[in-house]
Amino acid sequence: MSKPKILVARSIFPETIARLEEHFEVESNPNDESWSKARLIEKLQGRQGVFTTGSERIDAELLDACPDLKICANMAVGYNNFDIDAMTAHGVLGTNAPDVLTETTADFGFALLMATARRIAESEHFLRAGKWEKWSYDMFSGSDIHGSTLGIIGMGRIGQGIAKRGAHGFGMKVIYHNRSRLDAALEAECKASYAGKDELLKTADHVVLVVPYTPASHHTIGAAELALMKPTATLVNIARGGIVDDAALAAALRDKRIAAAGLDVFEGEPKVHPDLLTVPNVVLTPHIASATVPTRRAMADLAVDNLVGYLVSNKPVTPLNPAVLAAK
Ligand code: 8YV
Repeated sequence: MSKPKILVARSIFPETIARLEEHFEVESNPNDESWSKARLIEKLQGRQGVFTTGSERIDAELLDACPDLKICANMAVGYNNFDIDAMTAHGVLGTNAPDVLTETTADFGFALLMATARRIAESEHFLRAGKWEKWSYDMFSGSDIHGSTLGIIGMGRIGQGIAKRGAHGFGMKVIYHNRSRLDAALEAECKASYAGKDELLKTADHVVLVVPYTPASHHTIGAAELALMKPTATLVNIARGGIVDDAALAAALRDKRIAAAGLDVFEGEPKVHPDLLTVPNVVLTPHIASATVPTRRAMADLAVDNLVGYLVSNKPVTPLNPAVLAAK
């Protein structure tokens, strides 16, 4: 029997390709070329599966043009690049890569929070630029992490990981806002208490965003929300570009309406709003929250497990639209 055909849309570990080749006829993208949508559609002709990384948009137009496609396996926990309703309507399964990146991403969220609040990037740039001529008592004074109030918007697995780090490791008071309240046992484990969004924004010394991107979460933080925050507060976004209105944030940072921000994700990335590049009180990283070698390997492996699980043994590991399985 001939093997199913799949496409790997972005460059990935050679070991990942080798694993896929055990089961599939694989076309990959070793030079990590940027494919237009038309090119992606062309490449997907006659293919049953695609390995995506979060940057390939899978929508009705693409699905209409790729009648053989059965599964899109995202190497990311977020899947806002998938139009899940259109995929379900086309009988195409979507899978994501949850859990394997939770702790790594929570570590990074905390690292970015600390770098932001303690002005690590800004002070390093100052030193490298040869501007450090003498020490002074008020150089790069930041705000404390320990004992402060941490507000987390989006209390899924990663949000909970950040809460635990803050509460147990740094003695922070943790408040959170989420679509639904956690059960009492989980709140106790995270030492976190529920707060309304406005209350959280007014009270927190540090606000960390970990909500999935949906039309409803677009600009969760805009000018009005920034105006509620303390002038000493920091804001960290490791969720998705579009959760924050980047132009409004740049203006708030410039006018010192909040103290600082740490951003790993941007509206329209890899482009970054030019005003963010000119304000000093922001730490900018290129969407690397899950970037450790073991975690990236685990994410790639889970995407492979989903492709093999579905196309070979009909048992995907982390299906997003199981209605497709039921309809088979
Ligand atoms: C990915 C992420 O690295 O998992 C996610 O949702 O944002 C990151 O971990 C990125 O999406 C590329 O796959």
